[in-house]
Amino acid sequence: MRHRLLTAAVCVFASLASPAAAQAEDLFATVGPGFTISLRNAQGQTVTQLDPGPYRIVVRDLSDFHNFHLSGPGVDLATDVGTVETVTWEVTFVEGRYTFLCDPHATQMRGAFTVGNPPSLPVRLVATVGPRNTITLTRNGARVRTLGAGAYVIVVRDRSRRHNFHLTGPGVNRRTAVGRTDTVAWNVTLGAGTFRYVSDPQAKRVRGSFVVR
Ligand SMILES: [Cu+2]
Repeated sequence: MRHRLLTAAVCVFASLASPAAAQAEDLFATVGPGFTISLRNAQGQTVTQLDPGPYRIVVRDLSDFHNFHLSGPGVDLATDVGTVETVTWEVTFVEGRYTFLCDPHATQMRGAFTVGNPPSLPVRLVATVGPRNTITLTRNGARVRTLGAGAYVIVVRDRSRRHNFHLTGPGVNRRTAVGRTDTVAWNVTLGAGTFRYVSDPQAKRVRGSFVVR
């Protein structure tokens, strides 16, 4: 009886001293020796989404011409490019988006994951007017005809001094200038309705439209 009571007391103490929520979870980062970079959990699965909290990351940098660079809210850590090394990082992830990459090969060797439930990223659209009498609005290269309501980034490529790009619709009225070329990014929130875009000097000919639902 005394023994069982003692065991129970020890268990209570242990669970108070290291509550599961505060225990660091292990992650495993690897870069090289080839052109590969990865971040996996203890089950070997690629990390795409994590809960906020403390993590211990074992980083194996297996190459003397790659590195592992992790960045995001509150974290910016990197191994050395010219060194083969294994290091352990203690980090605390908070809600947001994190990226890992190899700095010398950042366009091809990279990955990303989210922590918690950050707000979704705005969708990117590309608006192009000119150099001839053409005007387009595309998403991933396809002409936009309908969109869901929400936040968008419109990259406007005004390629003609004879034209501008002028977008109008519910709550939106934005334009580039006639007489110059320009590339700008607009952050817009598109609500339900019909949107029209024109080049003002030739609004009858150089125009398009799309519907937001
Ligand atoms: Cu590299």
